[in-house]
Amino acid sequence: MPLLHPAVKCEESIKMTVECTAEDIERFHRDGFLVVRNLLSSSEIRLLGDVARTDRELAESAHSRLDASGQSTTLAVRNDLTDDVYSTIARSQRVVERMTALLGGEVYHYHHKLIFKEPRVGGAWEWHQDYGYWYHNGCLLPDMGSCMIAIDRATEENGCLQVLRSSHLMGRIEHGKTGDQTGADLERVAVALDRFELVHVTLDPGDSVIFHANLLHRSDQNRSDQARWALICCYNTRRNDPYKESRHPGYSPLNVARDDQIVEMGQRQLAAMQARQGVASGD
Ligand SMILES: O=C(O)CCC(=O)C(=O)O
Repeated sequence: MPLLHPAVKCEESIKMTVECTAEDIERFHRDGFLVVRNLLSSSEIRLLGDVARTDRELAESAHSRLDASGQSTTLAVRNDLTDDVYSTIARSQRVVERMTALLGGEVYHYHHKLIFKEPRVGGAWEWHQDYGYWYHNGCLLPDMGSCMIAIDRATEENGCLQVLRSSHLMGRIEHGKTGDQTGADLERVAVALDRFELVHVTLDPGDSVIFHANLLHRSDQNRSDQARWALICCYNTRRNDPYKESRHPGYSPLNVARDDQIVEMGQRQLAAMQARQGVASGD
């Protein structure tokens, strides 16, 4: 039975086939996260990496925040869905379906972002819950979540995501400033570290981790020679439409993309960028 809300609009009446099993849903509710291997195929993820690394606009729109020790974490955030491969993935059937099943109802695109953790210089992310911030955006419920897709291999050495299994069950905890970042109350984090299992979420390119907005997570600085780029697509549920305006949007129905549109869009975007950049450099 399709778990998508009937109001989810699909291009060319896509047939929704729920790929989340009851066990996946149970695990997500128990652990606060779910690892989905090969969410993107090797050709899709290679294309995403090629597009992102060719995309000068993306690089120019990236901004940095300092971690507690003064190293910078760099990211580019997008509130809007446009005609590009990042947006196509964010509204793809395979991601939207899973988010809908895991969050238990219709979801909409809240924003997406690319994280650029560069070799040797990529900074840490301090312990936080995403709902630690999103709470302030007029979202009454923590019925929100993110799907992080590894563009590069994510290892302990290059600062993969770390999570505290089941810590979302604590509910939202206080957050305050740590460096340029807003981090979770360290007194509670210290106890949580004792009581919940610390998991290093190592991923191969194309693998993903879907996590609940109240899951405590962080990542280390990148001390390796390998970059760790990732795309993170964030969703809110329709039932949790924010009661006020904020930096991220309120509900609008998702126009779900067929999975094969990822490659189609990626190839088109890459070719257009290469043509523009060839012209600009006089090649
Ligand atoms: O990419 C990372 O290491 C962490 C990103 C993160 O925690 C976030 O975007 O909320």
